[in-house]
Amino acid sequence: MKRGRFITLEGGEGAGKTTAAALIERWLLERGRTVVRSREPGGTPAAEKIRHLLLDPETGELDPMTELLLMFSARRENLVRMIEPALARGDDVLCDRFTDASRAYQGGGRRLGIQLVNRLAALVHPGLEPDLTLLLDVSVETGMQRVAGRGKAADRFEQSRTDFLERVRAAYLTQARLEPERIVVIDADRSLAEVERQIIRALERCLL
Ligand code: Z5A
Repeated sequence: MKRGRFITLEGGEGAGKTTAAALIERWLLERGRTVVRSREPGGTPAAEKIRHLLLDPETGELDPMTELLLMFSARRENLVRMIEPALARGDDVLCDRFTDASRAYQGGGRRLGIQLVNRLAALVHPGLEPDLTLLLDVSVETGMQRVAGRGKAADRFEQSRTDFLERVRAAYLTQARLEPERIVVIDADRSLAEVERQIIRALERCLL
């Protein structure tokens, strides 16, 4: 049985990952693939409980290392119970965020540094990185406007200050420069139709 492909979506708040995930799933299904969707933090019952703790504004401020370890605890559950079995069955896995989010939010945003995140990654998922990552790069201003436009209460991360979100964006773009084969940057400031065109081009180039 041929192993499935591991595809991840990354980006700052309001980048359009949820919208993009539906498009990518449709594209894969049309090509006869079986698709398993997941998200991080989350994806399994226990990991969803950790997600709730991490996103709930009532949790308040967390020590950055505590926050990072909780992200990796949830990731390990998702990996062992969902992602690895699905890839081994030959399914494609489409995951909304993975370790690049830890590199960007905790490594960059919380200033823990990328080396620490990479050391944990080597422990928690040795030898596994996504086959393809689409980084939906959106300016902080546009992302915040989109999130505000949804009219939902802000979670713990959506309450972050602009300088934190700028560091997150910069860390994502640094990672994309380090791994240009794996990470495709999509200009997500553009219209939905144009973003969709860029995503389809990337899928055709990398997955066909
Ligand atoms: N986090 C972390 O710190 N470390 C980690 O390791 C991991 C995660 C794994 C999880 O939230 C939080 O956890 C996240 C990082 C942190 N921080 N935050 N916030 P999440 O991933 O569930 O939440 P999110 O990133 O905020 O996702 P979101 O709010 O659902 O955003 P999105 O999925 O990227 O956007 P969307 O819902 O598709 O689009 C937002 C709105 O904009 C919506 O109304 C769309 O219709 C509209 N939209 C989308 N694209 C466009 C374009 N191109 N033009 C116009 N309007 C658009």
